Amino acid sequence: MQSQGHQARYYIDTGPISDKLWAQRAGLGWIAKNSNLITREYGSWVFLGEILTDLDLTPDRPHLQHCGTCTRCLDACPTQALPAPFVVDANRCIAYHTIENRAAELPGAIAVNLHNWVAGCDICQDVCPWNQRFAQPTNIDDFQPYPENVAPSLKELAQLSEADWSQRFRASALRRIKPAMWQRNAKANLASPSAEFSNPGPI
Ligand code: B12
Ligand code: SF4
Ligand code: SF4
Repeated sequence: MQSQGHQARYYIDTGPISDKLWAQRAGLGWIAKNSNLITREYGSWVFLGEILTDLDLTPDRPHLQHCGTCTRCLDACPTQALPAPFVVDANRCIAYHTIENRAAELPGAIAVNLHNWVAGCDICQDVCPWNQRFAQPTNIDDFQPYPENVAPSLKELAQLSEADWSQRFRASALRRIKPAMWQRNAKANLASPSAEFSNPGPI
């Protein structure tokens, strides 16, 4: 992109840019022990993006870290994917396995610990006091989930067809999870002792 002699390029979880690091340096929030960036206004419920530009701008002050002595996220992770503050072991992370792992079966230690998660995992964010006490709901309509995807049925997802997948996840980051992966994730939940069938899979 070029405007009045200046160049710019933008990324939103799309390029080899460390989103959290630059957000912290730009004063938006801090990289927390659960490894996500926490803002004072929205907790960690934010998407990060950046514009790279050769414009001469005055930098903001980097944000300070406010986790203190809290370790709720480390204690709550069901698969011990946060072995130390700020460190995510992706091999143990439900988010990695449900979204990125394309194998036909999930590793056993993940499959038995899914706790209804079929697309990513927010446990280490749900327990965070900054999200529980201070985060505000968004007023941006585009960030609302499609109604048919709120509290979906695991049984339905376990049979998800290509056509249903295409319709339900149109213009959605969830398209990264292919129909066979939805089926695998839902079936693993249905077979898992950690599943809570009264409140089927959050996505
Ligand atoms: C790979 C990746 C994953 C992997 C690995 C996660 C990880 N934490 O490393 C997996 C698939 C597991 C994953 C999961 C999730 N992800 Co992800 N992921 C990414 C991605 C593409 C790259 C991150 C990465 O590993 N970069 C490489 C490493 C080397 O860089 P880094 O982690 O940023 O760390 C650097 C700095 O942050 C800094 N640093 C790291 N720790 C610390 C600590 C301190 C104190 C300091 C000062 C600096 C510092 O040093 C590092 C080296 O430069 C980013 C998008 C992006 N382009 O940045 C999204 C991103 C981090 N993911 C995001 C999200 C939302 C998630 C999930 C919540 C999704 C979900 N609901 O399931 C989970 C959360 C899991 C978790 N607890 O972190 C958001 C986070 C938003 C936020 N508020 O922070 C991002 C920023 C995407 C976006 N633009 O919105 N993700
Ligand atoms: S996203 Fe889930 S599995 Fe991954 S570190 Fe957080 S709580 Fe653990
Ligand atoms: S739960 Fe506690 S330690 Fe974890 S990110 Fe939130 S404030 Fe930090």
